[in-house]
Amino acid sequence: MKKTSLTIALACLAVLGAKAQNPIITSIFTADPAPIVHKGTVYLYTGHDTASVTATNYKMPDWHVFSSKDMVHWKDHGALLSPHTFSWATGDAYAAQCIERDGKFYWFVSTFHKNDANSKGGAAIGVAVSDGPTGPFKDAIGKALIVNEMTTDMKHGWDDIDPTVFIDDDGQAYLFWGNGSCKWVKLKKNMTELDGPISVFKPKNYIEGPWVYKRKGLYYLVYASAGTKPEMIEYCTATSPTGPWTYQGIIQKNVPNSFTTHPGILDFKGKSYFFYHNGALPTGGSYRRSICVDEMFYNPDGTIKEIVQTTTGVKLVK
Ligand code: FUB
Repeated sequence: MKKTSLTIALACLAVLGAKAQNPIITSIFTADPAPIVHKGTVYLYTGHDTASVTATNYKMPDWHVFSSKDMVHWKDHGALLSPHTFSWATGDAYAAQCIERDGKFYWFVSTFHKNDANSKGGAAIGVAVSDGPTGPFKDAIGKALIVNEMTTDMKHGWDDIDPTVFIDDDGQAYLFWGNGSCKWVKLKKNMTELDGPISVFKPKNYIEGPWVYKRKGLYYLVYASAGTKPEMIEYCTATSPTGPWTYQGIIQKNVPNSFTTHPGILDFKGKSYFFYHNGALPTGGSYRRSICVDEMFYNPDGTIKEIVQTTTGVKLVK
């Protein structure tokens, strides 16, 4: 065989024989997946666990972006955002979600606030903006969008974490977030200002990590739940993003070797995918987590079938 033919054959083998696996990212520890599709590519926004094997709390210095065209090969774009990007922030890079609107990418993040004129500290939500999915990102506002003092139903200082943003067909954007209770507020079209009062509610077994989306006219609120302590993933549905929400049950039972898990849902090339994290990598654990993805299936009435967690991952998408 000629050298060029051999090179082509090897390249084809590499693609055809590529084996999916869970966790999907093995080069670093990642958590809190937030996937989007943009121009035929999946972009996966993640947290980054760097705690030591013996640590008893998070050490999360930055947020990463990975991309894939086939759901199997993932390219690491590096740490594209950190709490240092926000002059008002201090502390860890908790869960975040990036969404596109009118050609701009808004990365809503949870981190912690310095004690200053705008907040006495505690968890806060900020927004970074970019002209592309992989940056460069800068602070979109110059101050936090949500500070701890804006919600008072929960007395702990880290209840304002885990933002998820959803834009409805009429263009109205909604921000959901919260630990201990679920909070939501409308956003203005510029995505950087609140457009009304904050509402608070408590879906059954709700703990944190909301993910809101719409499918076939039905709204879904998927979240990390108390589970059996470790967390599970449960969900509600509604006919309006403002509720009322009807509890529908458990989507995903406990994950291996991690107290938390966290949902991120994506439709890509005709299939639905459920991203989450576990502690399954060697030396992994609750503070050294890893993102996985498995296929997700709906019943004819729109309810979600329980996720089958695999170590083999999803099929290569062509
Ligand atoms: O990764 C830090 C925190 O753990 C997230 O903000 C929560 O959703 C949980 O996954």
